Amino acid sequence: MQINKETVQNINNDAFPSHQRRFNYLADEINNVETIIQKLIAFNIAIPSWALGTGGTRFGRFSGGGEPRSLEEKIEDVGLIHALNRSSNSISLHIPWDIPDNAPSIKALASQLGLHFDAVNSNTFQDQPNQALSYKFGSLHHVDKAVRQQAVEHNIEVIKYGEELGSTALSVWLADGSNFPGQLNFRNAFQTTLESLQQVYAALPDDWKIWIEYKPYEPNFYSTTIGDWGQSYLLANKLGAKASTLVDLGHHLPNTNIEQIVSLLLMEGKLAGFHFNDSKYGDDDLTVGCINPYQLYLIFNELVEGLDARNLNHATGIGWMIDASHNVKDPVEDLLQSVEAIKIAYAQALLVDQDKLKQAQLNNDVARAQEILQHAYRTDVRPLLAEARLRAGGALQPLEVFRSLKVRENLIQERGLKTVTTGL
Ligand code: AOS
Ligand code: ZN
Ligand code: ZN
Ligand code: ZN
Repeated sequence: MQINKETVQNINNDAFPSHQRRFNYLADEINNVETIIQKLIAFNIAIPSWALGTGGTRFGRFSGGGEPRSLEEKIEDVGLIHALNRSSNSISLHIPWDIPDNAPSIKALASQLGLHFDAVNSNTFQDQPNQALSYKFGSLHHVDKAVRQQAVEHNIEVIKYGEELGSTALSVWLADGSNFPGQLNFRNAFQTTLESLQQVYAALPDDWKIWIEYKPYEPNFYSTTIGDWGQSYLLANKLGAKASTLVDLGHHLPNTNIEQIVSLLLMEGKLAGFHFNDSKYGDDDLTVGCINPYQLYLIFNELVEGLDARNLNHATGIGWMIDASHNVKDPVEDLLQSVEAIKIAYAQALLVDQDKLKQAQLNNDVARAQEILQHAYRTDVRPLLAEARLRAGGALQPLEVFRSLKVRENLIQERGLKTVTTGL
């Protein structure tokens, strides 16, 4: 199924008068409204291929209907999201969950839908059928050199796939760690991880980057070899200029000040980008902004300020991606909600009067500084997002259009009610 522009436009026409009222009212209040809209139009967030199907928990998986059964169908689903929100123009593949064997036709399909390929992800946290050696006790940090070598070669193979598709970054998340005190020597584990990553790094093409994701626990529950931003940053520094730290919002212990981490990584030129999601307890991978939208906004405030300070383009300066898992919702609806939440936080951050904020900080005017941030956060910026989407040819109300066009029902017709997507 594809959604064409005319259909979206026709539905927009009905919603337009009320949109225009709300937009004009808000635009009146903002001096640089045009600049903000242009920035919103330029801002895209990559969709992870593994988020297009229903995830599961260790207790079970309740699959939805009409889920993508192949890489082609995953790309088509991202095409649907992009046709509705005009803010999801790329897909991030996870190999070997996705095997892009026929790169030219995969690329052609993507570009026909206005999409390109974001970072490619390697997978050394599971054993694949026919795999020679097991990752039960880790991959890049394994005590057995042969296992490390197998994991290094897998990462290099992922780079090769990515090159054929036009990706320019390898995203590495390791499950390596330990479950019990004494199980491994921390220093050795770190050192072997570094050596393995150095081999992968050496295989990166000139214009490529390697993004190192950290996570404090799960699947290992005593230690994780790349457990926090310090460990990731240490590796990234030792590896070189092409290596940087990827921040997955769910990969922090409760109440961590993520915005401060983000600010410093950005200052050091070591912020690779994000895996956006939200959580109440840990790596919950819930819809972005559903639990703590204020934190998300504070992160975006640091990003806008920090990217501007380094003269980096907001849209392309770092990597923007969602990492989510849906157990009870339609994955496409969830992703539409997540993209919206990210853009809301971004638009609010663009409203912050940075000059006034700096002045308040210099005067130690704490209440004023706090008011400036809260004022922007308390502004309902949704009409700005809708206006940006409208101008870019998307839907004023993406989720409503998804439902009124009965997209899921159509996908179920096409693909069947009992579909099991590849991946999680
Ligand atoms: C795992 O917790 C990480 O968030 C990774 O990014 C992982 O590759 C992805 O979530 C797919 O499982
Ligand atoms: Zn992640
Ligand atoms: Zn996560
Ligand atoms: Zn995660």
